[in-house]
Amino acid sequence: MKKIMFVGSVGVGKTTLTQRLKGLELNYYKTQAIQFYDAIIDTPGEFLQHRKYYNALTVTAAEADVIGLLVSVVDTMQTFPQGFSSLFTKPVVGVITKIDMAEDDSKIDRARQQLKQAGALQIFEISAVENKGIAALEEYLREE
Ligand SMILES: Nc1nc2c(ncn2[C@@H]2O[C@H](COP(=O)(O)OP(=O)(O)OP(=O)(O)O)[C@@H](O)[C@H]2O)c(=O)[nH]1
Ligand SMILES: [Mg+2]
Repeated sequence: MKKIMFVGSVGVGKTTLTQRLKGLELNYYKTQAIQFYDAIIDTPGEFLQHRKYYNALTVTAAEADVIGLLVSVVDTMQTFPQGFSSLFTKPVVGVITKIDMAEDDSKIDRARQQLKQAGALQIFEISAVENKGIAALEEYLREE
């Protein structure tokens, strides 16, 4: 199992996805600090939104096998700087969240473009709430 570290803006769905992957009940709580689990590291959105925390992200990334960058279909603002993946020495994948909220494919395409510009190679489309696309991500994390 690969250990993945989730990075993305406040409310993008990192904790909800973590709960879904761990088979827990979906319960909202605000992430206040980096949370370490067996195969997942869940970070607070503030760590992306304030550059002073980048160092904490890169240091913590040393404990992960892969970095997962999250963008939701309802995000209209750019959340990742171009080439954000170069902060990390680990492979970087993208996760498009909340696809249940996409009125049309253009919203998914917009998120995909942003993740590509951030440097994500492989991109997954998921809805943690509706349990869509989770199996494909799990499969990727299970691959050696
Ligand atoms: N419709 C829908 N809502 C979702 C989905 N995933 C998360 N949400 C909602 O989005 C809100 C924020 O989700 P979180 O998982 O707490 O977001 P986060 O990225 O952990 O946020 P921070 O901890 O603040 O950085 C919650 O109200 C979730 O229920 C999804 O797949 N679909
Ligand atoms: Mg959270």
